[in-house]
Amino acid sequence: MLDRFATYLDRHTKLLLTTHENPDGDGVGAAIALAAHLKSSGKEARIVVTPALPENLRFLDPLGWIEAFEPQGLHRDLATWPDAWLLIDASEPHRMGPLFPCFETTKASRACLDHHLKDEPKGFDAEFTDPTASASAELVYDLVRPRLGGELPAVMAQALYAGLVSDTGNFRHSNSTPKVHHAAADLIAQGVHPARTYTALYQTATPAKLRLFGRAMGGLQLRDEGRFAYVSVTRADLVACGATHEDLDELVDEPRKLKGVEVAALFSETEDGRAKVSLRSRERVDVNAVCRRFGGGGHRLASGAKISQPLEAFMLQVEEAVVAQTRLDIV
Ligand SMILES: [Mn+2]
Repeated sequence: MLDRFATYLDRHTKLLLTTHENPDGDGVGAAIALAAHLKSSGKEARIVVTPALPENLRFLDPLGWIEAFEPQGLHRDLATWPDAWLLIDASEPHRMGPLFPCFETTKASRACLDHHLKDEPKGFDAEFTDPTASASAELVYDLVRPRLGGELPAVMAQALYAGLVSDTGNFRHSNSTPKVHHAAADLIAQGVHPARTYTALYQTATPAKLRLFGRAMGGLQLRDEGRFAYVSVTRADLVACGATHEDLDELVDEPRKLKGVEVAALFSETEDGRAKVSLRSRERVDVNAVCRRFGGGGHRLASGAKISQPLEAFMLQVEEAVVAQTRLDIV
């Protein structure tokens, strides 16, 4: 698959790299590392994200490569710039959010590089997906490492390491394979600083965020004899704490800490008033199957869905689906 991807890259000279809406450490890390590789191969590479890069990922972009999408300004003619448009860390064009209409009109070749589970990527001229990879950064690592031999550029090594850390939950999740650890060891040997990376990525809470966590945990709910635990956050909760939607990151990890929990959920209201769930499974329950019933998806152990429904009604439906899936996968 990666040889095919390398051949595809060779055939193009102006590559636009994008990732899913609300860029994360893996999408951004993979994009920066790939851009570094492409630039050093004499190609033009740009990275455009939407919305702007979150504060805690800015350290990955010391050279200021990343552009925040401005459809009315700088990027009015973005669709005509590239000869290849690459979606990284997603294989569903809609996940690009506000970039999608631009993607639809481009005459460039369209490709995706991804590690998410999906039936069949649609809307691409070329697909490079491997659901056995722990992160998109792992795919980029596998692509560039044999081609670079000795030393990796510092920007590339840091970006790849941050991608691996992000998608393995600091090497805690079940996708923390021996291969990922070997890659991480190699990147550390190249000079990446694990403690500084962790601090930059995660030790960034504000008082508003911690108050929101406290408020949410005060409403912790347990169902199915403690196998399903969830918390919920309304827009009113955010306002009351002075918090933002970004502050919801990692909140779903809290109910998962409970002993005996198989599935943890975070329910929240999106900015446009839809109901959203993030589901995390300990190991056995397929929460991707649950989220697909609501038009969402992701990985077997980490998935999400959004729906135009009042939060309370959605919570009841998801609870029922989680309990049913638990019966299927356990017992
Ligand atoms: Mn990823």
